[in-house]
Amino acid sequence: RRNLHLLSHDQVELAKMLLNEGQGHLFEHWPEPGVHDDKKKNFFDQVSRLNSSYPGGLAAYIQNAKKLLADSKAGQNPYDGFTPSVPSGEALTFGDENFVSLEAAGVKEARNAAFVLVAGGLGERLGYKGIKVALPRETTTGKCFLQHYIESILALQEASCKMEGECHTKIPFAIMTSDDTNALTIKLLESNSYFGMEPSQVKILKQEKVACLADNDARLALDPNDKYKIQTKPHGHGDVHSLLYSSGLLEQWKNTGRRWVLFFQDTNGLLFNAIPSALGVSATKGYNVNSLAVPRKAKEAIGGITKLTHADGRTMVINVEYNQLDPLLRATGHPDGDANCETGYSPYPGNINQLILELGPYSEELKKTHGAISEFVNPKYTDSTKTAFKSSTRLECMMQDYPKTLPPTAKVGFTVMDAWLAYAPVKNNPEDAAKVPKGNPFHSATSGEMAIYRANSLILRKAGAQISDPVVSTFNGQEVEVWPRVTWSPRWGLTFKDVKRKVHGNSSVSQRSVLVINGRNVVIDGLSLDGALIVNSVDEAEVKVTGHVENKGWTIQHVDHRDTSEMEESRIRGFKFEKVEQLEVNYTEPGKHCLSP
Ligand code: UGB
Repeated sequence: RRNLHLLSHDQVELAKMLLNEGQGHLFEHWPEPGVHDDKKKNFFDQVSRLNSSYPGGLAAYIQNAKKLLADSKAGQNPYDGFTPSVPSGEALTFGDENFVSLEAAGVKEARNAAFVLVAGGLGERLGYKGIKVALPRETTTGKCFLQHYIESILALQEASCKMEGECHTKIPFAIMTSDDTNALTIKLLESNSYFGMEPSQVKILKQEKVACLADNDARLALDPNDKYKIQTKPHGHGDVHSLLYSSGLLEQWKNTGRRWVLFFQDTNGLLFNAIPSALGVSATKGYNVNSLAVPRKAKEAIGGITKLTHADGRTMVINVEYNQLDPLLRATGHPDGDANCETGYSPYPGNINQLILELGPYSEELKKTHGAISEFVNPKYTDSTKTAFKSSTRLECMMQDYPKTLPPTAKVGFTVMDAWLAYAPVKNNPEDAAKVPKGNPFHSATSGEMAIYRANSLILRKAGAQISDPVVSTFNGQEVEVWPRVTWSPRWGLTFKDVKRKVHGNSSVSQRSVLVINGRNVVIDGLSLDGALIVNSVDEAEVKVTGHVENKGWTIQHVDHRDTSEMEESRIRGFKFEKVEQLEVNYTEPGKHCLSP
């Protein structure tokens, strides 16, 4: 009370709110006015920020926390009353007629889309020093994830506009960062001229952390190193909805004729193989919500898409997070819990957190909820009395929980595709990846890169080219298939139809080969490759690649992840390339060219 004169009117209201919500302990140690006044002001600046960045403000946060902590103490399961069953969704087969026509429908719609990348996570499981979007997607070209994402969006923009006979649409791209990733993400964009995207197309939304909770009464925790600061921790990727709402971006997108919002995560190098067809599904089925899924191995650290039926008749199709699926199944008459069925996979499709939301209904819903997402709390108690925590906790939320508040009339669906085509995240460090049960995906930098080569090789095979079988090799304790290192720029092979048009069946690539295609109009016709070939061309050039190319190529060197003399990017994948010999050709002039060695 004696310190009130230091505060603005709004801050006095915040102080009253905190006292009403049982947070008097925050001020107990405050000395008389004149002592630490700056720190007291800083404290209220932080309280103001915490208040304005949470839908409903800090009072709502504290009240929600009290309820969730009481439920957790009482051992209440959020799925009480619900019975899980296997949902049915759209299952796509790469390359068949349906897939090709959905891709065409998706590309057509892309000019009405906006993309949102959630990239606020620190990647603790990976333990990489930098931001994850700056990691190379593959080390043949060394292009980072963010560059690949931006080039893919630009390729979609170009193809979509061309299809519709217009040239002015710029697809918006929002990136959610956090204090952990914001500065480095902006630096990466600025130092690379936004990878060819117009800077005005990109919007950065920074998520704030939320207050930590010290006990079951939701008393806010003070920072152990600064008694004038509330301790904070990340709130989770679910923040993306409230940020899109509060920034006004959703409304702006709606007013400029956008129809779809596509959310995706930081390190899935295969994702854009799945975007055109999945958007095609949303458009043709009229889904308000469409989640992408892949067959899931039991215990794999990806959520399971599940149909939940409540005793009172309510049903919903929703992600059940990987740590909750097993207990839910065991509690509802499945004694084996999260187990594979006769197909060798869990019957519950794996959520890859790629969501396509129809903007109209989404923005209407957010007008009601302001983007607040169903939350959870995960305190680590000191003992079974559940009266004290080992360390402070906080509320968390996930972006895929958005459909939980939707009415039963909402059209919520999902689309399943092969994992080899659509999903290869980089999340686990080498030690943890090597411990993954045999047969389950590693989700590491090693598997993430090898998956790119496998997918591209399989796509070329499907297009008719002869691609040699892979060899099996072990890097950082992980046994992986090594396919020819084939990679291309998104504007070369955006859809399967594009690839098919540019690859003729009389071409072949040997296992030890490297093939980089970097140019829009490069046609592979009668090429037989045994070595390394890199083709660069300007968009206006038409290049035919034919004949036999043979050279010593690139070799793969093993790298021990503990070897600190190596680059971190090589250590986390367990290998690097030695470029012994290669043929690199550059076509810088428009017109027709032929590479025929
Ligand atoms: N992220 C943020 O932007 N902010 C945050 O506060 C936290 C994360 P993780 P997770 O598809 O592979 C999810 O940590 O949460 C970003 C799904 O919940 O990589 O363990 C972060 O930068 C799970 O159902 O994943 O698991 C990253 O881009 C499953 O689908 C993204 O959020 C799994 O992903 C995901 O964060 C998957």
